[in-house]
Amino acid sequence: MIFNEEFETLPREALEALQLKRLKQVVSRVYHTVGFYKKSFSEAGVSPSDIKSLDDIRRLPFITKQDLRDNYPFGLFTVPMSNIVRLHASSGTTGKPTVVGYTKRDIETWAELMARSFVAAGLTRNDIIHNAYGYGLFTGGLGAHYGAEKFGASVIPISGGNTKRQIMILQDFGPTAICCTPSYALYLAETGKEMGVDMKHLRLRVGVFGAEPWSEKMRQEIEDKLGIMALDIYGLSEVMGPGVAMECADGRHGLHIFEDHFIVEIIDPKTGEVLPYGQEGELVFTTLTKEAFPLIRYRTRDISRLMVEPCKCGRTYAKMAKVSGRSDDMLIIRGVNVFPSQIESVFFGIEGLEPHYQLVVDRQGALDTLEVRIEVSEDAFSDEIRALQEMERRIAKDIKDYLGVTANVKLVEPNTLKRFEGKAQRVIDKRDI
Ligand code: DLL
Repeated sequence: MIFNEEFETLPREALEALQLKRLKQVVSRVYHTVGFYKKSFSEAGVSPSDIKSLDDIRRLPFITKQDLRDNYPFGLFTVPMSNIVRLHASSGTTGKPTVVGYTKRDIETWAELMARSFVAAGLTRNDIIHNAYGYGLFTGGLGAHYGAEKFGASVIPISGGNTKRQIMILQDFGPTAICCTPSYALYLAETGKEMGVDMKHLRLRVGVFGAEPWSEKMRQEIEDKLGIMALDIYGLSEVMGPGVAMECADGRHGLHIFEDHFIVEIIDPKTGEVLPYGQEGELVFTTLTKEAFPLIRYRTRDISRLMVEPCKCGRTYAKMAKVSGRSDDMLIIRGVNVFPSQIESVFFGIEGLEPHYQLVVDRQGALDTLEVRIEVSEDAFSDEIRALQEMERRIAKDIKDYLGVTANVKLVEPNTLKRFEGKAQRVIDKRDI
């Protein structure tokens, strides 16, 4: 099903013509209203009149998270505060958050893109959506909320936390869809099980999960434990919030990027060079329709790959592969680049292991060390020590074979690692570098 047939299935040529028209408008808008852009375009020797084709976007400079920080909190807005109806901010583990603003029309655009995303997941106005993304400065809660209302579904604004109560609501209100981070979906499944609830036989049939990287194995695990179809949604506050790209229920292979509202590029994170379709690199987004806070060539740090193969669903957009990690989350262990999601995919789904883990990186002398702590199930925990040691050795060997890094694998007791209601933080880096 398609929410906005006209735009979601535009022939590529018409789509690109629309993108060019919108690109010219937004470039002119930021140049004339935001000092930062006037300066950075001038330094790059480019002005709005130089944008004659879509390829000319490459002449424009990138904007980075640091530029956003330097203009904290509202320095990059193109409209006066009286035209802003909403502010959000991205979490960020250090320092000040990144603040984003929306005009009334921006909120409408965002709701439309979230509605498109839910409809791509096969939802209709007959669905009840349990929205366990956090409400607040985080864009997940309100973003999903407005999208659900836009196409007429019933939304339960449960937000994150109070997990036992969530299980009760899941049983009593009978939602047919759920959205939250994938790690919280697993935590819900686990809590339900502990409470003796048969989570597979709730009315839930679809999950729309995002806000953090998750592997295919994690998808399987969620699908098995909750008895649902689990789909991936991508977005970031700076670019809009959730609903920048969405996997459709027909394809389940890559996320459609709503290209009538965004131009996407993949670049080599080291050189900034634009890479061809199919190659892995850093996602760069330009917003085409945002009013309050447009971004031109924003470097996301998210690593993915673009695909153009036609999809069964009929959407003509390019797709992005599941995000494999962030370039700044990438661990470099003894010179080997690894993403937490790659380590996860080695052990997820192994019988006797729970989907809760932690990676501890440290340094002994000049050498990096990686400890992988994984919880075992109650059943496996009662096994002989020898069997557990054997399992640890096997996982360490798989990590070595698959990723080329030496890991010290430690199976830990059930329920000892931290659980997350929002985005999971699984890496503890103790190296002082
Ligand atoms: O996480 C927006 C969002 C909310 C997306 C709900 C999906 C669902 P931020 O807090 O600004 O915004 O964080 C954005 O989260 O740059 C990625 O690194 C990561 N991320 C978001 N979605 C995915 C995904 C929201 N599907 C950052 N897969 C992004 C992998 C994701 N990483």
